[in-house]
Amino acid sequence: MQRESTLSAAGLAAWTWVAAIAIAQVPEPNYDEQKVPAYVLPDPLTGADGRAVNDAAQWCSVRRAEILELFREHMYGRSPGRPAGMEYIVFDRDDQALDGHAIRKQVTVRCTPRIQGASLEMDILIYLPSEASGPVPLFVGLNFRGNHAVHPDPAIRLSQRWMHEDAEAGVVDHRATEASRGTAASRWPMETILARGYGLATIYYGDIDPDFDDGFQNGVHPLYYEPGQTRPRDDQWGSIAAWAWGLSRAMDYFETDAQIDARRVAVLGHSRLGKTALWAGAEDTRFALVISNNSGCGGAALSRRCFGETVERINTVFPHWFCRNFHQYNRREDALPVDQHMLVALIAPRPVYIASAQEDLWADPRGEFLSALHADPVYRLLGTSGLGVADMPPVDAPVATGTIGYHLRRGEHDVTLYDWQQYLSFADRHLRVP
Ligand code: GTR
Repeated sequence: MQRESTLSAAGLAAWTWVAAIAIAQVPEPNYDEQKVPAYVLPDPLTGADGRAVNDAAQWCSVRRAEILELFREHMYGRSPGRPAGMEYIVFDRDDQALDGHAIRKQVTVRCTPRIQGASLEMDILIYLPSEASGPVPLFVGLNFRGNHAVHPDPAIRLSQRWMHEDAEAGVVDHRATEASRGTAASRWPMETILARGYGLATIYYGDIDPDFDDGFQNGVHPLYYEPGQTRPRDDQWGSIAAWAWGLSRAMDYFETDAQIDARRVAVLGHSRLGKTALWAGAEDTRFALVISNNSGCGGAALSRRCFGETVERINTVFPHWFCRNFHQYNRREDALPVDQHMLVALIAPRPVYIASAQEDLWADPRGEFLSALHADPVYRLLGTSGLGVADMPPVDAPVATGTIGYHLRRGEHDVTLYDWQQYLSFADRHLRVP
């Protein structure tokens, strides 16, 4: 059965205390462009043997795999791949949902990595446009507060899982209450998405791995321990890689659903889940389009700029997000064999959209733009139009006619209707059937 531990109040207090001391030792974040250190980015188009990669075949057969391995080994950690035992249980279906505008399905994906072993269960909530005549393109993204928080539809199963405390969002004692229904709806403009002809699927990220550092005793990690193993090895998956793995398991389901066009699935995520979307898109080329919303450090932002959140700070506050090896790079960004433009390059030639917010300096908007810019040579080598600009655009002026899209929206760290409107138009350009 699914194992899920809870963090007791005493445990949380102790954790908070230990974390507070560790954070106090991390230098103040830099928000001054003048104080960004001089840095040299690793070149995605120079192979491990020092030779230039100058054609698409070399990229696809050698260089891409080298870079993917570097990210696995040094940053996100290695994931186990598709489990042998998987079941899809469609426990809800309504063809007249949302006043007849949508088909709603809720599907439990059960993964049992070992025969007679424990299993992981995650619930996918899916809405499809009811007037669709054939398989539809779809957006999929993890959510922070449970599937029931993305829309007030009372038929959505209320999550029973552990959640971060959030009284305003109806989460009490780490559990969702009826009051939390629809509390994240502003981030999921369902009716707009459906009216544009797309489906939307979402999963609570805590179904895959609860987001706190418990030494990897809950969530999916223990299901893969070898006899005697008690935590992932230094190069094995942290939580971000586990969440990305969960997105791939959702894709496994989409491939079996005749109403979904699995060749036209866009994966997106906000913040830590934007980091996750990028890694899912790098690891799993079935995702046809990748969207990073305000993903920041460990996502789209270049680590070497040390602007806003740094490698040391993220590894201190969230020691479970990346693999253990990544902690060696605290205050040693220059020693990293990769930087985040190479993560974006792993998505090539598939379209990618990177979105920043003007007030979200913690996520380093300029560093997010620069990743897009420095991934551009790989996109062009692969015969796509790439980013198409050399300078960061002004606020609210998206650059999205090429294969790499980018915008800097006014406002703060969030997912807004404005962001979605850009993603929908970008998807129209790349996922529409001609
Ligand atoms: C912050 C974290 C960021 C970002 C954000 C979020 O605390 O420092 O890297 O992931 O949380 O996910 O909301």
